Amino acid sequence: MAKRRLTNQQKIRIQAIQDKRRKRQETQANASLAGAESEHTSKGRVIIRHGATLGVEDETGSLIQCQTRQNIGHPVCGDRVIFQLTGNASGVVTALLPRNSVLSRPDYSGREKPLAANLTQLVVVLAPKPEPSGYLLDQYLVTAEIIRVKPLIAINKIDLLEGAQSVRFYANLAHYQTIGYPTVRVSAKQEHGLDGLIDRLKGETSILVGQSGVGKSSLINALLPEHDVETGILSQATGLGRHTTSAATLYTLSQGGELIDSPGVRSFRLTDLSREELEQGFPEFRPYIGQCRFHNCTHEHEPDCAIRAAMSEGKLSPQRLENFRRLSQTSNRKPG
Ligand SMILES: Nc1nc2c(ncn2[C@@H]2O[C@H](COP(=O)(O)OP(=O)(O)OP(=O)(O)O)[C@@H](O)[C@H]2O)c(=O)[nH]1
Ligand SMILES: [Mg+2]
Ligand SMILES: [Zn+2]
Repeated sequence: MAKRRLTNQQKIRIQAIQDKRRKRQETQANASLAGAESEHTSKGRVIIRHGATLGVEDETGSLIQCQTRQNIGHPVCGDRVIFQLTGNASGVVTALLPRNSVLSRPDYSGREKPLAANLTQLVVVLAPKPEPSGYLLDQYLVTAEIIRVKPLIAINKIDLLEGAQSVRFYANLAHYQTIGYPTVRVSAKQEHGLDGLIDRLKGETSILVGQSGVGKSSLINALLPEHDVETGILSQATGLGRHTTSAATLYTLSQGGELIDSPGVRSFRLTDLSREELEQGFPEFRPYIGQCRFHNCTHEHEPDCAIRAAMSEGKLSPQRLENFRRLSQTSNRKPG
C-alpha cells in the first residue's frame, strides 16, 4: 500500500516536471515569435525507436537522433515529444506529450510495453500464407475496441488465391464482414486493390499488425515506392515469416495519412481485461449482453444464456464465441 502511494506521488512529480517543460516550450515558442532569444527546444514526432535511441522528426521534416531524459516515460513510434538540440542532428527528448491512444504488448515479464502511440486505426494484415489465425485476429480486433481505434482487416497476397481454395479462404472470414468489420483485399506484389486501402488510410494514423511474413513491409513498399523497406521470405520448412522488421516505423503517405510498419508477431497476448471489457471487444455480442439469466454468465454452460442461444440461431459465429471463451480464460484475471 505504502509502496503504491509512493509510486503515485512519483508519477505526479514526473507529470509536473513534464508539464513545466511543456509550458516552458510554449512560452519559448511565443517568445521566439516575438523575436526574443530562446533556448532551442522544439516539438517533434518519434518515427522510430531503436533500443534507447529515438528517431525524431522535427517540424521541418529533418530527422534528429535523440536520447531521452530519464523518468519521462517510454516514448515510442508515433509519440509527440519536446526535444532540445545537442548537436547538428542530435538531441535529447525532455518531455512526452499526452497520447490519444497507445498500443501495448506485455513483455516477457508480463509488463505492459508500449509499441506505438497516437494511432487512430489498427490494420490487421492477413494472407493465405502464412495461414491466418482467427484467434490472433480476434485478439487484435478486441484490442482495437479497447484502445478505441478503428479496426480494418487487410487481406494481402490475394494473387495466391484461386478457384475452390479462394472460395474456402473467403468463406472462413465471411463472418467478419457480417459483423461489420471493414475489409480490403490487396496484393502488394501485383499492386492490386491498393486504391481501396489508400482510401481507408487517408487522414488516419494507422499501424499494420499481424503475423510475420503476411506482407506488412511489402505493403509499405507498394504504397511508398520512394522507400525500400527490407522484406523477408517465408521459411520453406515452416511456411512462417522470419521476423524481418525489428522496429515500428512511421511513414507519411503522399495521398494523406500516416502508416506505421511493425514487427510481425507469432502470438499476441491481450492485457488483463475484465469479462465486461472483453465482452465490449466483441461488438456483435452487445445486443445480447445483459439478456442472460445470470448477470455474471460466462456464456459457457449456464442455462438461459442469450449469447449461446443467439449462436444456435446462427446469429453469432461459433468461432468468435470459442475465441471469446479462450480469451476469457487466459486474459480474464482482472475482477469484473
Ligand atoms: N505472392 C505474394 N507475396 C507477397 C505479397 N506481399 C508480400 N509477399 C511476400 O511475402 C514475404 C514476406 O513479406 P514481408 O513484407 O517481409 O512481410 P512482413 O509482414 O513485413 O514480415 P515481418 O517484417 O517479418 O513481420 C516476402 O517474400 C514478400 O515478397 C503479395 O501480395 N503476394
Ligand atoms: Mg516487415
Ligand atoms: Zn450467457
